Amino acid sequence: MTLKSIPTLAALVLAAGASLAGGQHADGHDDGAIGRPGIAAQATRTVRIDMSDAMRFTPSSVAVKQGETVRFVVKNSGRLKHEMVLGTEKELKAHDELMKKNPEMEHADDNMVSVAPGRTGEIVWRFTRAGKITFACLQPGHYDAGMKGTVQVAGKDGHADHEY
Ligand SMILES: [Cu+2]
Repeated sequence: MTLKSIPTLAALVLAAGASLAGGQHADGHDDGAIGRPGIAAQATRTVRIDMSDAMRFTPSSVAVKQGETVRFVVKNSGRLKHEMVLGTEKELKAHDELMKKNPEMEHADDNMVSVAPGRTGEIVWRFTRAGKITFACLQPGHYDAGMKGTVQVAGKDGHADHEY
């Protein structure tokens, strides 16, 4: 490799990173930034999360390792419908606005689960990139009331190196 080609390569790497983080699919999720749907049989861990009418997730902070497939068992112990949606903070905010405009909109995707009162749902997710990922309930008003949490994905070298 000549010296001259090095900046070009750096630019390419940056461009690839930017398109992964910012690229949107037709469904509005840039899933490359937060990982991808996992296969239940490959889950290395089960994390139980409770959702309540106090507009809280318990726990609201989860630590995982890059490459790990996690099975989230999400219980709705409230009397209202709640949901857990994984995403970047930016896309969750955009999605939240969409839900406010269309409160009756039914949405379903691999990165989320809607759970009726008293029920339990599941998300199986593979965390492929280190960094901070957000999860939130996008039932109208719940996100604004603070119904959100974070998944800290530790890089292979032992610490998170990106913020989304
Ligand atoms: Cu909720």
